[in-house]
Amino acid sequence: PAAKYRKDYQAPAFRILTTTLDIDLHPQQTRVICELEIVREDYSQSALMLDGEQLTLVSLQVDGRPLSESDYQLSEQGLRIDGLPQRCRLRIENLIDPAQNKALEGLYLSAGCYCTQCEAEGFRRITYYLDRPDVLSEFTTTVRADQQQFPHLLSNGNCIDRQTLEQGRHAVTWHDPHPKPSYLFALVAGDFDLLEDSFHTQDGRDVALQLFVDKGNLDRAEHAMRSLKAAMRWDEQRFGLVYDLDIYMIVAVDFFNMGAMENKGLNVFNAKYVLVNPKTATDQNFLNVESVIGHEYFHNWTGNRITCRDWFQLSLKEGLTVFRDQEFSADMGSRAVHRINDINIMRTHQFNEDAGPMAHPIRPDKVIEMNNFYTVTVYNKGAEVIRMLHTLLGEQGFQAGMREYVSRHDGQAVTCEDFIAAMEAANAVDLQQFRRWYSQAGTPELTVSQQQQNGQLCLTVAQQTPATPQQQQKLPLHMPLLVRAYNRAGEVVELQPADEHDVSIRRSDSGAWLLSLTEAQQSFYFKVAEQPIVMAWLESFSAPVKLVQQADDADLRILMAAADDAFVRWDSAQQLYQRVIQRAVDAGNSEQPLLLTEQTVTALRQLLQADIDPALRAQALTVPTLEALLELYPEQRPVDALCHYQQALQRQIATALAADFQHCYQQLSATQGDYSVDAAAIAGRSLKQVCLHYLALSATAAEETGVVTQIQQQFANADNMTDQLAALQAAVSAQLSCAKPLLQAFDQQWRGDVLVMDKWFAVQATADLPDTVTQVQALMQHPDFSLDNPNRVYALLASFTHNVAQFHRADGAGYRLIAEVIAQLNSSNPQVASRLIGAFMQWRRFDDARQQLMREQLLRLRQLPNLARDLYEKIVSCLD
Ligand code: BAL
Ligand code: ZN
Repeated sequence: PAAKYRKDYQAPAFRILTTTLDIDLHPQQTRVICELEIVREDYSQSALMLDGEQLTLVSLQVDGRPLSESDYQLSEQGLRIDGLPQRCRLRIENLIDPAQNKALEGLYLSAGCYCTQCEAEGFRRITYYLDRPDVLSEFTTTVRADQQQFPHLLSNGNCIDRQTLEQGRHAVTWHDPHPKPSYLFALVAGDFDLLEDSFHTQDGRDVALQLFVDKGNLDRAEHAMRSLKAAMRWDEQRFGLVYDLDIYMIVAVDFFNMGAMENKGLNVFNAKYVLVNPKTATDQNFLNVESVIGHEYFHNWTGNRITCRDWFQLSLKEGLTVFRDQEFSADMGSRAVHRINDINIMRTHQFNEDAGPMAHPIRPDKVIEMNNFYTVTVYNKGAEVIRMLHTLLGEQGFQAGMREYVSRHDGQAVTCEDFIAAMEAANAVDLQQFRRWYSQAGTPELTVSQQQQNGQLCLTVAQQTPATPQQQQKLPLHMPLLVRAYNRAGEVVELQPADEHDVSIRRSDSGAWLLSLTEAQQSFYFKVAEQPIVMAWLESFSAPVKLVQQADDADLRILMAAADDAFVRWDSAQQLYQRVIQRAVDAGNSEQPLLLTEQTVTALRQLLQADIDPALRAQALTVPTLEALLELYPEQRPVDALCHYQQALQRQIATALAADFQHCYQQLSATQGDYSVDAAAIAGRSLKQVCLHYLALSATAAEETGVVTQIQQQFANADNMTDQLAALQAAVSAQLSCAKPLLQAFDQQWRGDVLVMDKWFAVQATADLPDTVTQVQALMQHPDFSLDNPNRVYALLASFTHNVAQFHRADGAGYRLIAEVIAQLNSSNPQVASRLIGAFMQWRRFDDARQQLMREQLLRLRQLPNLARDLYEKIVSCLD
């Protein structure tokens, strides 16, 4: 398969002014009639090349005149027509087969309803088209189907006509007044339950809100509707952006590769990001719904009204929209907790991608399969880059830049460069060096140090970005560092810049000092009273970097106990845990006892009892995941030792603080009111579950302590899924005797309720048990499991790939299991296959024996007949 390069971009030779679709639905033979008003823009290119895949062409007409086979050329990629006039009407008729479509791109059947997924390049599986984001066209779509079976026929924009047809069929016509690229097209047909509401915009219009869910699921739809209204209000208030159609529709479907899709006026959602109620969904599920509903809604401006010129610019809309959804969630709930979760994703998953064979800048230069670039780099690092701009410019400056961006580019398909240029213009700043974030891959490493002398504090920062594939040389980046100083009592120490004209030091919106780092090595000078200083170097993770600092354990305990910034407190705790584990691993002796000092135990006890947000306490008392710990070792990763010591550390904390956890658990249980999803209630439950997790671990030696009963009671008496699942999870991960009966009880209670059963699959797939591989294989036969449904694959098999101990089993059984599944998915759903192969990408960073075993599986997959482009691109990159 051939690669495409960003540098090769060419503007389209033709424009499509209007697109009129008539789609007659049929499971195997859906008939599509597509009429295009086409205008030639570039006379040097004579041929019109339309993209088209897996289509059966029936006929072609130009301005009413049928074309014969000699007038055009068909290939597996599309259709070429020469000699078209400067302006014409092209009529295409073709057939498609939705029932056969297991890849879930284009038009497909999801549990009996028709739906579409067109981003990035799925529209070409519906009809022949200029399937690229810089061709914007006004769409009118008529959908035809059996009225009884498919009472709801939906597409983008406003409904302009409904007709009853013969033989029980009907037709509905939609018109979208906003020109859009084909990737934002959507069609849905089905029999749904409908939740309706309305939203009054700040400019005085009423927008109809419609949420379509599978029959019987209305009692799981309300939170999504609430979140939608909150998102619409928030975007008006914080960004001044108002919705622009008379109707906004969301459909929840069972079969969906991604989380959701922002099609204009008709979002299609993976059901797991819509359907929640307290009994069936956890607090995290509720928060995810709010965030994804917000994300897709925010795309209406950042993505739809202003879209991408080409797919290399994907982060233009995704990085910005993730930043916006993160800010929305932070404004709605606990800013600190959301920020820490987002940072965890960066450090565990994005840093991993940045250090692997598929490392790419947030604006990639080379792509074989676009679906492979919906990555944590483009999305989450992209959002961190936007966040740095926000930190550098402040909220006011950033919003001024947003207004400039919208006023310049509304209705256009533009580039990341256009976005930065608007920010620059509105703020009269030079972001030339900042642009490097868009072109440079890899995670910068910052080494920081401090010197104090004669009332002066000198902060020195050195930055270095390691080489990544195809990018050996790295240049210094421009980034904001938010810093604050403390004394050894944990009190803030006021600093003053030594030179008040120093433009590299400013006060930030948060009150911390903002150091504007631009050099490979740079020093910042402050005046300070003579006293020992403990520095918090990277408040709120103000830049997506790895920080190397001198702080000793005592400094970390001070920051953990007293820092103003939640991230700094949490991160200091994480560093204390990491150090204990790393010291034990590096000692190279598996009998080495852990050295969690008495001071640290005391500090953790104080943290548990501190009068601060319970959610922050919960996060700080949670030790790093094994995946986060693996990140600390670039090569020859000590899998077995890390598994051993991460467990040992948790057991040591569990034992040392058992009475404290019990006390806290009892207190939280006693004060827990009726279920609600506000931040305070979620926080209380999250700390309760952390206590239960440790209580379960402390119980294994002496189960008679009553903890087993406590877990069983929480499971049985729970009035919400958060409590029920936490009890199950605690029992399984501590390997208590009650784990099996609880798993059986859960299966019995929830079998057939697939979204709930996904949690049950995931709990078992992530259990560190000698027979987990066999168990996962057995679960693939469970009546609620299906390889055709991405959610099931993610719940059981993707979860298993995150089970470090069992996926990386020394006998290779974990690798064989996943490779086998990838081989099966290669032909049915390559996008899902490609996500699973992520687990193999870092094979070179493990020990020799594991490298050998992983490589064997990669070589085997490389030999598959008809290897999908998605897999080809990744396998070749990591075997090269
Ligand atoms: N555009 C694909 C799904 C999303 O990022 O919203
Ligand atoms: Zn998005």
